[in-house]
Amino acid sequence: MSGLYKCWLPEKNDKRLAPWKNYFTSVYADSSDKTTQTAVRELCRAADMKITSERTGEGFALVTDESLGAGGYSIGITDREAVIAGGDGSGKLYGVLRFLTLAAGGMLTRGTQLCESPAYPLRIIDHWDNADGTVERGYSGGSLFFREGRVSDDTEALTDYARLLASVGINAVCPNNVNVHSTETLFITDRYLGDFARVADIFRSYGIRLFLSVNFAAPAQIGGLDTADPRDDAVRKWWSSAAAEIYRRIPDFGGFVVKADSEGRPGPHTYGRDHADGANMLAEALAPYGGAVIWRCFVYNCRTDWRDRSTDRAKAAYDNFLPLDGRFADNVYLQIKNGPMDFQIREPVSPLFGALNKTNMLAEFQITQEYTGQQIDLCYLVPMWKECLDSGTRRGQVKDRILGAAGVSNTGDGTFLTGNPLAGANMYGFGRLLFEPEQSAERIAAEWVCASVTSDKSAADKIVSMLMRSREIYENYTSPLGVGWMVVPHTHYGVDVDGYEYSRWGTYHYADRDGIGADRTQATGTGYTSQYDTGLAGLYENINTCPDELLLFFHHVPYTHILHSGKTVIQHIYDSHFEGAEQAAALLEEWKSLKAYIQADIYAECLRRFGLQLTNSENWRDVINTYFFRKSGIPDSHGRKIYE
Ligand code: GCV
Repeated sequence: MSGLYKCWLPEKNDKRLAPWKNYFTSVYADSSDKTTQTAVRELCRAADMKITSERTGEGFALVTDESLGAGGYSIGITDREAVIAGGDGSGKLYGVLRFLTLAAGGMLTRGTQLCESPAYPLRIIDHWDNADGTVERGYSGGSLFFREGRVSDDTEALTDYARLLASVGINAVCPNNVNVHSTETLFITDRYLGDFARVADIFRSYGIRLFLSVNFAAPAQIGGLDTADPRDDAVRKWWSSAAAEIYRRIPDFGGFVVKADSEGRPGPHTYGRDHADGANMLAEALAPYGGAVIWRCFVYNCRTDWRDRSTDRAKAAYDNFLPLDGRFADNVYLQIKNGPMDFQIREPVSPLFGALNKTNMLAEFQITQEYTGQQIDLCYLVPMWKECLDSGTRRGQVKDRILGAAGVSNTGDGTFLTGNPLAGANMYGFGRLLFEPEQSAERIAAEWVCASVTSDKSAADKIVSMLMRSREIYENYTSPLGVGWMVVPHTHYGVDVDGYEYSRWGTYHYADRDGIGADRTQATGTGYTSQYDTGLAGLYENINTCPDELLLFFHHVPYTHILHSGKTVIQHIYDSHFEGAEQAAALLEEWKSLKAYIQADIYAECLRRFGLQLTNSENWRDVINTYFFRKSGIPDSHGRKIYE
């Protein structure tokens, strides 16, 4: 990892810590567990100081207060002493790293009294990293964990990364891709477990447990069995002994992440079994050691015939998993993408969050910007994730129904940890949201900007404003009104309106000369709306109440349909695309105006990316506008340039 880019944490003797120099004299800790030791070390990493065995009433005091709960902490600063109390060692570590972040961002004062605790027990970062060092949907360089088939031995980089994750309260990490290929299938064998034990040691000292993605067919592919049937005794035994060996090496191993029967990955369906059979078999193997199975709900038919209008990919997760509600073992968590399709810029909330009632649930958010600009285009995603967490179901809001969340990592070994330095806001925001789901996206952005980008107040305000507008800007110049996709197939960057229209992936916009959109109503469409409980079902079913931004996700309408905004759909398409490209141009100019306040390398890298974003937005604008002008024959009411 680049020494240049410390993200939001201060460097040794960082001048931003100067106001706190009277505290950076000594540190006392009332316990010596591993994470408390790390907390002490992290303070000493910020500035050399004495470690005392008695509390002196000065400097830093790291104390235990069990009432704060696991991972909880309080920060209390008096004239001479900064007291960081933790519900446990992780709490103390989080408290210290929070102190350092806020101090670096100039957001602490002497009277500060802060008390925070994680809202969820499971806060995991999923990497889609492959053994060869590539990262599926990665836009920040190569893997931090793997290179040329081997596990990284760069202890310093891994430690820096663990530190960064811990600083936003992440307590679990899965380093390998959910698409588990042949080399990675061997990760749970002797050949690799020694390496992973080493990685687990590093992350353990930051309170982070290691998970691994596993191949459901491993017993057949590497175990010498002729089946991976979850009801087969030999298969069960195989997984039990694999688990025993893993835990012998990594006693606090978190468990398995599984993508099964999805996009060509093997799973229980091959053997006529269902997802509960599959997940429970793995859960049984891990249960004696306290391990968990994180089973992904991203299951759909990826061999759809576009001619078949009865199949709706949006319905798949619910159809596959709701019938199994109540059958999953206690140590199984179903991991559900925020929306029913696949991380588009605008989707409704997945109806599974409201429907499952007897199953542990995790939300899955994509921090890496596969469909949202690939860390070239600016797109701050916290507002989108908050929308999901705040969604109501008849059983309460999503944020109160889940036990945690998984974030698909946007990090890599490039010069800037997140490719685009400004994409650091998404990684920071993901972690913070799991501590404070009520916190505003703006406040989270402001914390991140002040700690990571600039200490100039008005420059910081401008960057926060850019971040806060960025999702809408991206949405403006890409696919309209919730219809999604229209991206270049496979790479998913840039516009190709019909790129997926006649493909097998089930992602269609159905534009013709009269109108556009997928009819997912019960009355005339696929019936997807019925997967929501009463409130949202009615809201989305009725064209008059369906929010504009999701209209084409739920309805097929004529181009002349009038939106709540008062515009026709076609005029909205033109207006939003002209506006989106103008907004992208404005972002570039705003960034230029900030040059004096930003570290040179970060400034230059973002400048380059804002330039690329502008080109991308203009391309989207022209292709989309021309496409719909040609389809509809309706001119822009403002007479702007649309190519014929
Ligand atoms: C890891 C999308 C992505 C795939 C990804 C998949 C998933 O389809 O394009 O790269 O695979 O989601 O979430 O499993």
